[in-house]
Amino acid sequence: MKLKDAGFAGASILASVAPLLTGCKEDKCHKCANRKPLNIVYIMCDDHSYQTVSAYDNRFIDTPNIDRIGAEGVRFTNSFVANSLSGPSRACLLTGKHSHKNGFTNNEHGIFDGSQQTVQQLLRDAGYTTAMVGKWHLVSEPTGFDYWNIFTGQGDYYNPVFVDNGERRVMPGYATNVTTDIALEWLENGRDKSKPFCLFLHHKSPHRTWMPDLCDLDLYNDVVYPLPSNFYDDYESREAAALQEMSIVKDMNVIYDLKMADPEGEIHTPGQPGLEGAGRSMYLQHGDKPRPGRMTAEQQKVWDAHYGPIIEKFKRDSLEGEALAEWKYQRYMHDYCRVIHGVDRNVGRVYEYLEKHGLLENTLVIYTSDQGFYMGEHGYFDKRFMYEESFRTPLLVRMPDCCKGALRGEDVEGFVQNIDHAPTFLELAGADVPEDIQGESYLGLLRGDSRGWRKSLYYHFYEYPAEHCVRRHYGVRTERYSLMHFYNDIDEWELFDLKKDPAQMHNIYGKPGTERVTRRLLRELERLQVKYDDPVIVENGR
Ligand code: SGN
Ligand code: CA
Repeated sequence: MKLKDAGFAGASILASVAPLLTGCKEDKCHKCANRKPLNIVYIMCDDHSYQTVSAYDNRFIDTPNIDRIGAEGVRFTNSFVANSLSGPSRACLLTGKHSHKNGFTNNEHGIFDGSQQTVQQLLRDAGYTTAMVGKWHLVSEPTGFDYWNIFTGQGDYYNPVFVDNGERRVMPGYATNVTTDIALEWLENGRDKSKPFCLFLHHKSPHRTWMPDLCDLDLYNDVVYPLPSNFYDDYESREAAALQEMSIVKDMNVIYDLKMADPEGEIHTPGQPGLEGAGRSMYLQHGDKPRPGRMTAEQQKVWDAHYGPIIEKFKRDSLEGEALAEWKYQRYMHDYCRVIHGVDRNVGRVYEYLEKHGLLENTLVIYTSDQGFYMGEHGYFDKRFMYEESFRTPLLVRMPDCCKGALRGEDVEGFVQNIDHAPTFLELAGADVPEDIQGESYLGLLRGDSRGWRKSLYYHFYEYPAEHCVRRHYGVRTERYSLMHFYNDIDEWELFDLKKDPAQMHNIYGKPGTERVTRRLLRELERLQVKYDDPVIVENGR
């Protein structure tokens, strides 16, 4: 899809291949035309699907502030992650390396080794001041930052605990607002203004359980979200797709996920006794009155005024079967989109700050997510799979205004992955990119130069056995095909022709007529496993 089809207004279309900087004699973009060093603001959400960024897809929600970054910069139409899970994705971002190299393969057992080479430390060595604000999720204490102020674990939506350079503190308010406040405070008063800066601003939103800001609770009340065509996927020919536990119908809990904790305790979730317990305990942390954990009494009052009537109606309606499934989908989407609205508003606050202080002139601004997410496609919520919805991420990048030759209001189609940010930042800073970094700088793509750019991507997911039961798998994605191998307590290959089957419903692995393409893809997979030095080797002839 071109920008104009996605509703990008007023995009200026410049020559596709142009020097990045006016007056800059070298290819490295580390100083703007008026010699001010270039800053980096990297905004990353947690579980924000590209389907709910209106620059990509306007079926669900408008995100004008997020979209503006792409409208004044570029929209990557092929942005992917290396391992679709929070901790691993963050480790890929900070190291520029795949999971097997940075050592953080999964959330359950991972502890990030902060003594290894990281982009923040390399930027610091190059004269930058660096900050990390918001969701960290790498277990060990952050290293290489001049300032860090992070959530504990996943963080909480209301009155979250932050660890401010080692000191724990409850921050009153709503997570997305508080995270932005902390980041803006650092920009205004915390940083060393004699140095260029790199700010990682990582929201916890819109992670499960999708709790909106109080002021957004009544948004979209009348919206009916379109059910994905494959919501009732039967997973025929896809064993791993069937074995997961992230189905809206069977695994999404009405109490825990959809906030239907009634004061009388009459709502039950048949067939999910364990989850029901977890859900109720979350709501019952403060005595016998159901309340979502950390809220103050005033916050709770507003919350209850919204959910109370929905709970009452839900009890009266006694939904079953497809009616219950579709009610769950609507509730999920309402809350998810309300959380995104809060993110979009806060992205606007950051943009306005940068604009007001003249920083758009010399600051690279990025909006992305730690991975994609399912909006009911295949009947799912959550991520993990190499299927498109969770393998892809939104990625909008706005080059500093001083970079006159940079693309503005255009699409970039090159395949990028989250291991590419680190080398991009280093090149932008004029620093050397160490040879062991596996990602590639995409600065060239930002000026329309895609010569020699990669044509395939490697993926590897490890977190199993674990929550949601998505089997371990690795795979290769080319422009047209996606090939994946699920392993561990399963041995299943899946191959999709994305041109004929973009929703990935028909596994054609082993089907007559696919022999040649399969051989080609297996060779490519093996090439990437050797290139990235992943010890998992493709068995011959599979
Ligand atoms: C939590 C969620 C899961 C989610 C993981 C990983 N459950 O465990 O649904 O897949 O995080 O998410 S919850 O009941 O605790 O919300 S990640 O984005 O941090 O990797
Ligand atoms: Ca995530």
